[in-house]
Amino acid sequence: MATNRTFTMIKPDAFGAGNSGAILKMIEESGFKIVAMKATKLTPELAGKFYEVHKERPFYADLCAYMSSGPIFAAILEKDNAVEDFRKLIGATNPADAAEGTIRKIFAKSIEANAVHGSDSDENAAIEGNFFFNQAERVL
Ligand code: IDP
Repeated sequence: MATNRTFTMIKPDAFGAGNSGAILKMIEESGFKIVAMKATKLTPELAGKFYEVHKERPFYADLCAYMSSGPIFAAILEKDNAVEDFRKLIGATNPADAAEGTIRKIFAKSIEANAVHGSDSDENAAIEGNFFFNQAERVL
C-alpha cells in the first residue's frame, strides 16, 4: 500500500553552510508536514549501513566518509504522494542536472555533497525512517 510519508536528511554540506532553515522552509512551503526530526551525526559505520545498497559503487567509501563528516538533520515528512513529490522538490542527484528552483539546484555543492536525501520508494521511506527513529519518536 502506498504511504504518504517519506524520509529526508539535510546532509553535512547544507547543515554546515547554515542552509537547514532555508531548506526546511522550502519543504514546509511545498506542503510537507515534518512529523519527526532530529539533529544527529552518523558514524562511518552507520553511514555505511544506510548506504549499503551502494557498497559496490566506486563512490561508496567517499560517500560514507562525507556523510559522517558533520552533523545532519534526519526527518520524516508527510504529504499526499510524498515520495514522488519530494524527489521532484529536491531535483536530480547531480545538481548540474537538477531543474531550476529545486533544493539541490539551489543548495548542492556537488554530485556527492548534494544538500539533501530523499527516499526513492515507499518501502525505502519506511526502512530509512525506522533506521533513525524509534516508535516513540514518530508518534505524530
Ligand atoms: P539519490 O540520493 O538522488 O537517490 P543515489 O544514486 O541513491 O542518488 O546516490 C546516493 C548518494 O550517493 C547521492 O545522493 C550522492 O550523495 C552520492 N552519489 C551518487 N552518485 C555519485 C557519484 O557519481 N559520485 C559521488 N557521489 C555520488
